[in-house]
Amino acid sequence: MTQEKNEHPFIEYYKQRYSHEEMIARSKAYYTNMNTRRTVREFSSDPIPREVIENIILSAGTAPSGAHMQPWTFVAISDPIVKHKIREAAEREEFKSYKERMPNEWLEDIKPLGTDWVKPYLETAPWLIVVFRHSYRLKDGRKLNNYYVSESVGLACGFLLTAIHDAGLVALTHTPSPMNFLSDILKRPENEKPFLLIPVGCPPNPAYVPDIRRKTLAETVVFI
Ligand code: IYR
Repeated sequence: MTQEKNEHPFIEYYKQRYSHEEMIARSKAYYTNMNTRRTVREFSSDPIPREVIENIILSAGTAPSGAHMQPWTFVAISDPIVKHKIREAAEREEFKSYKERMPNEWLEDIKPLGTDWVKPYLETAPWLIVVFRHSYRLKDGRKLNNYYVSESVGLACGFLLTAIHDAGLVALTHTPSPMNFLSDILKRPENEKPFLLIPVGCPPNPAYVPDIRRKTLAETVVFI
């Protein structure tokens, strides 16, 4: 790439190095903390400051993305009227999904999670974050490509979830299907498609979660 075309000239980057012992201790501590993350479906309505939501979204935006296009928008909703509209529309779709659209195998697979079409958390959670993926870019009315959009936005959502956990909050990665009602309610442009709907807040204490187990290392990894 010629220098004049390069919008990102290279700059120095320094990364702190740790000893092997420090690496082991840090990676273990990180895992121990991450292993306390749980998806919850119950939220207390306690308010959470907007600044917290801004910070977790800034963390999400540190994710890598194809050609650094950052093909995402995070819509953060605390307005009760908008939350109510989202709940109504999501429940309408979920009702149809549970009653007609989801095949029996799928219903059996999610039975242990105890979910149904009723989604009160869409109103009780103090914040809903709706993540939109930019399937393409618009520049002077022209459609331009984005790259690896699902991978990029998926990574940003992963970063978002870890930031939520680190802030002492909980989240639910919710995917009402189909989700196009979110584009209408939130008035997003045509190039943005809904990706995940994430209620964020404090859980009640205790919250109830299914007694799941995570795969062991041996079940997860192949070293060669
Ligand atoms: N989207 C529905 C159904 C559902 C699907 C999966 I895959 C889950 O892990 C949980 C639920 C719902 O949110 O209820």
